[in-house]
Amino acid sequence: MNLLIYNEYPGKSRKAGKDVFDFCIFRTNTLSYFLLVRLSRRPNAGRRTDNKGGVLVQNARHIVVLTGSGISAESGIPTFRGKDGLWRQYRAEQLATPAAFDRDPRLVWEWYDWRRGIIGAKQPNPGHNVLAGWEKRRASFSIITQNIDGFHQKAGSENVIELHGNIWKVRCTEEGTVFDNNEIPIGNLPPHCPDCGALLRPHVVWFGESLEMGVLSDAFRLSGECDLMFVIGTSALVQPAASLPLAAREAGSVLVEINPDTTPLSPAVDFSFRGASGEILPRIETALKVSG
Ligand code: BV8
Repeated sequence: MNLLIYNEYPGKSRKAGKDVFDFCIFRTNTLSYFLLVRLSRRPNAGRRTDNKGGVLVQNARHIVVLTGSGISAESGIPTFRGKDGLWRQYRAEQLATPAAFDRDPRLVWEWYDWRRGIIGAKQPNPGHNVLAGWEKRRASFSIITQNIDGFHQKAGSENVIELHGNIWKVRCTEEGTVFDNNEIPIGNLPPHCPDCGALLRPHVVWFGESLEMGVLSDAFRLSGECDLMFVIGTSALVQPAASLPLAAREAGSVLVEINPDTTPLSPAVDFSFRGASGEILPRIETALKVSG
């Protein structure tokens, strides 16, 4: 069962809408909760929620989608904070840092080699595919992803901003030259630059490192110009990515969250689809097709 929760009054009277909505919930939260559950259990409730999603997509002029590791979860790629987020006993924040690489480049490379092995053996899922289809059918449709797995492009998406880099690219730590590298497993760890012999590192953004300026400014520009932003599969904890939806909202965009769990962003969105993106996006797509 997925439950769509939304504020009745998008746009300007967002604040008023929110208070009215909260007031309703506050006044009748138990009753309304059961009502919502009852309603959502009614046979076509799901269809109505998907229709809402379909109408939003239909009426939007500029759509931006911000994705996190949750959109690749149904492809079998571990998320960062999910129960499968740990590698050996390390958390991502411990390994994805310049300090960890300086300390033990082989360990960090073993971790990336392990992730490349998983990602290399998996495929994009219906969530990625629906977004790739929307891009083809719409004048203005862009994806901003925190993921380094390259699955949006593998699904056929072209307008993809990779905020945090790509796991299939490596960079010379001396000259900064970037090379494509799809070896699985990578030969001798840690790998060295074919030109100068210096250490190679994954061409990704580590914690404590700034994002590429052009990439970040493009992401904030698109977020400030869209009228509909989907926020899919992210815990919205890592900055500056987590600020993009707030920039979109400030610019008056409608925010839609797709995530089985609530996130720090949930109170700020207009619609939350509580469920798996690999199921919800195809249903919105069906609603979109039906409403033609
Ligand atoms: C920066 C690439 C300027 C590498 C990544 C204190 C000191 C220093 C820095 C900071 C600090 N406090 C804050 C910072 C900034 C830091 C930050 O935000 N830290 C966080 C942890 C608090 N940010 C940075 O360091 C950034 N740089 O700020 O530079 C600077 C410089 C110096 C000092 C200060 C500032 C760089 C951040 C980028 C790091 N690189 N990845 C790699 O991947 O190996 S971040 C990495 O983690 C991912 O790319 C992603 O961004 C993040 C993980 O988040 P999610 O993708 O959201 O995944 P998560 O598991 O958390 O959540 C999954 C969600 O999906 C859940 O909500 C779940 O419910 C949902 N889900 C599950 N299944 C499904 C689903 N949803 C839908 N469908 C499903 N089926």
